[in-house]
Amino acid sequence: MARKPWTAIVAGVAGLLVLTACGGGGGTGEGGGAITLGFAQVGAESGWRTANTKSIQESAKAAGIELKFSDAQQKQENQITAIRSYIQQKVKVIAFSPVVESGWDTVLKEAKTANIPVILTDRAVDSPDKTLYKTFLGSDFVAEGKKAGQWLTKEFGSAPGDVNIVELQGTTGSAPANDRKKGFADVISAEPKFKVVASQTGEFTRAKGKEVMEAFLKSQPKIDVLYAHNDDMALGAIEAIEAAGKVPGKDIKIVSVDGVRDALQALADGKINHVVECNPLLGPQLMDLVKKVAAGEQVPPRIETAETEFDQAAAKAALPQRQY
Ligand code: GYE
Repeated sequence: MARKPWTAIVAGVAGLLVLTACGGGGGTGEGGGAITLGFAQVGAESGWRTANTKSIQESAKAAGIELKFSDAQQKQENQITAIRSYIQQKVKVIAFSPVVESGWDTVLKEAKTANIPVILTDRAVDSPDKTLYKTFLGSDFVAEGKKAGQWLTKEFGSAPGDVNIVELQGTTGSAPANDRKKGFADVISAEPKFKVVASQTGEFTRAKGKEVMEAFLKSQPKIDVLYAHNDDMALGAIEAIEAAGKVPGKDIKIVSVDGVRDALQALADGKINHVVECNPLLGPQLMDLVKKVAAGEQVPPRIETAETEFDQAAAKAALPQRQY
């Protein structure tokens, strides 16, 4: 039976609507609308974090996922409030980068009861109940700490006498601070000449890294090495070292973690001696996972990002294309 022209048009438009709803990069929920993702970010404490936020926002847009984004200003209570509001808004998926490792069970149970899947990105939680989240996407921070320790062992392997190390820790209680400290300690403890003479949090920021390094320089008569859990604290510490009339990279050797542009530049300039990479560009992989868990698909329980290390030559080679 031949259709009347207007029915053909309606059918055509309806078909187009269905196509659009299913297309656009596949960022659609079961009901045909865009998937809503509630993302509770740590804050804006470092260059790494800025790059991470940009990656998440850009890739959500590219994937057609509707992103609700909040910044917790490095406070766990703010993150919990944000997660609760995402539950109330009935988002399809929640993802977050936990400020600290402990104290998440209650809010994660609330999400589970509401049937909203949770993805951990970048930082882990220490909850023994692995059913409270679908997967973890991020780095092996213990391995990063080990790499820093291995660099130190090579650099000072044949040096006679004690090697005095000061350590700038990340945010107290956070997975990267705990794990980077542990990985480093595991490696250097094999050699009694390596002495961590001072270790304190610099909260992953430049300002605090500078302030704590100033205190270290006053209280410690001999500092050979600075191990900073991230680049921003190392960059702040460089200012303190220079202000104290010492030469960063020479009088005090520096190893840090992340690999942001400013740190690679300082490495190229000889002010930092080694950088262990931690990759912040998690957005595209996260959006793939969001689509999968929204569709009820199984995902691997842990997905780790590939990372490298930089010496001076590698930093010089990487700088022209470094995005962040
Ligand atoms: O190394 C640091 C940031 O959790 C891996 O957080 C991240 C860390 C990163 O503030 O710069």
